[in-house]
Amino acid sequence: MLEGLTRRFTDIVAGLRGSKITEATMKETGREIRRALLEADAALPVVKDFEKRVREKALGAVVIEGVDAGQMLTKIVQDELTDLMGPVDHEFSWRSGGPTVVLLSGLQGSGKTTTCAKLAMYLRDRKKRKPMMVAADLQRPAAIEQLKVLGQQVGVPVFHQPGLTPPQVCKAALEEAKKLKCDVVLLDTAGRLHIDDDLMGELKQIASKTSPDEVFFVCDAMTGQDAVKSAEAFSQSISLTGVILTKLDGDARGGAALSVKAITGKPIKFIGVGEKLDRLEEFHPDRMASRILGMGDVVGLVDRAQQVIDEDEQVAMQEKMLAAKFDLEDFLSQLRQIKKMGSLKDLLSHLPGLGGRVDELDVKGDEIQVVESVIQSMTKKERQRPEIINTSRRRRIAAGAGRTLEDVTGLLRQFKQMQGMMEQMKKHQGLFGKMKGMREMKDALAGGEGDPTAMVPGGLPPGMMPPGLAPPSGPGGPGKKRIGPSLDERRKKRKQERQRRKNSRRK
Ligand SMILES: Nc1nc2c(ncn2[C@@H]2O[C@H](COP(=O)(O)OP(=O)(O)O)[C@@H](O)[C@H]2O)c(=O)[nH]1
Ligand SMILES: [Mg+2]
Repeated sequence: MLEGLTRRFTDIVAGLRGSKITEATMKETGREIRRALLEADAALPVVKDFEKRVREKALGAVVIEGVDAGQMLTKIVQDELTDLMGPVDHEFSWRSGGPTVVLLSGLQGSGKTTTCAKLAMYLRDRKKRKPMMVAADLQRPAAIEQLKVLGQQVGVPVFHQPGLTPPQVCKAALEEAKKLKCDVVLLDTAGRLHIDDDLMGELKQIASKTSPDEVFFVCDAMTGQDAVKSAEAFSQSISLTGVILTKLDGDARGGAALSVKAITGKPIKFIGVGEKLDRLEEFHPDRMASRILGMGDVVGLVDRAQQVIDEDEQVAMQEKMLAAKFDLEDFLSQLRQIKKMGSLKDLLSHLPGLGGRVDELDVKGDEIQVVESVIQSMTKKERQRPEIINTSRRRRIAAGAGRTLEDVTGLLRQFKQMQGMMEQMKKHQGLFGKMKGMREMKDALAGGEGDPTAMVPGGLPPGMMPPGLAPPSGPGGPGKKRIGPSLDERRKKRKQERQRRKNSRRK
């Protein structure tokens, strides 16, 4: 994602390391920034304005002792990029007293139908809504079938009705949604060009019949400036409330992400980062800016982990690790959780310094598969007690998995090292016993509302606690204080939360 841009910016910053910001360096740097953005296929007015702002800000900045031009420029560019692509805006305007209507529009093949299903899943799982999808694309014979299949995959109802026009289908869908008690209706429309008057007329009719609360323009980020131009053209005939950029995972350049907000005035609401239905992310301009500058997006990574990883299981695993009772079966289930988060390359690209250079790394994407097949080929007893695996067992396991003996031996060696580490952890339980959940970790990383000491195992010593944050010294004295609820309390809370969700779903 945006590797080209990241590489360019990291080079520009590296070139400035150790130097001072002067008229001359900024003239040269400005030119390089302009070239980088043009290569990314950003719109010309955006590029010119961006260069000017960065240059003025850099020349006007107060020079801080010990901060070199590269560091200063990074900060300025990051702020400007965030500004350019922002604001953060992924809230829906919910309709009270009736289903909220979301209209998806765009060119053919831009990703509307896929995004429709992704949004349905997002709204159900993360916003606790009850969505319904509507097949309003009657241009392609296979379109209804495609949405029906996606509906089944996600487990969300799909409305379609033969013999009606798309505006009539959408209108009828609202009635059906009320009957089914669905509170969000997602209209998946046919792809169209803004110059096609008939189809644009149809889209307006859909809008006038359903008065959508959100009208999203879904566009393919890989088409760069063309995506921006079509968004602009659409917004002239129908009132858009936001843009969804799809296929950002395959977009090395980033021109659409950089210019679409500035040119259309419409916020980027969500981004599509893969074909799978869980690859939709809320758009965070600051995180994107950080990725573009090669500083990674660790917050985004934790965010994704939060969505796909079962926190109860993690707590159980953590306890097993602390007790050094973690076996190969647990190892396998951990690997599977990581796999759910995405490919190894994708995960690595979120880390600082790796963004633009992941392709240069020798990352074998199939390592997890090797380990998975080897463990699967073991008996239950072997997984629980790997120490019984002798040479003949190794041979059998390798043959069963279709792998080499070295694959099996290597895995066992790594696991043994891990066990050694767990024994160490067991000894230092006091330190790890206070590890906190993913939400706190994310908040701390984001510098948000979370407990800023959450990343420090055991918290900061009393003397170092900022005033107001120091926990009350309860019974047991400061030595026994714990920050945040205990594992038991957290587990109880989560159970209550699940029950509450279940109840509200039934309602
Ligand atoms: N890599 C990637 N592919 C996507 C993404 N969104 C959609 N696609 C693919 O783009 C193609 C067209 O998608 P579709 O939803 O049928 O487009 P529509 O014609 O606008 O409804 C399909 O092959 C999708 O799998 C995305 O975020 N990333
Ligand atoms: Mg479609």
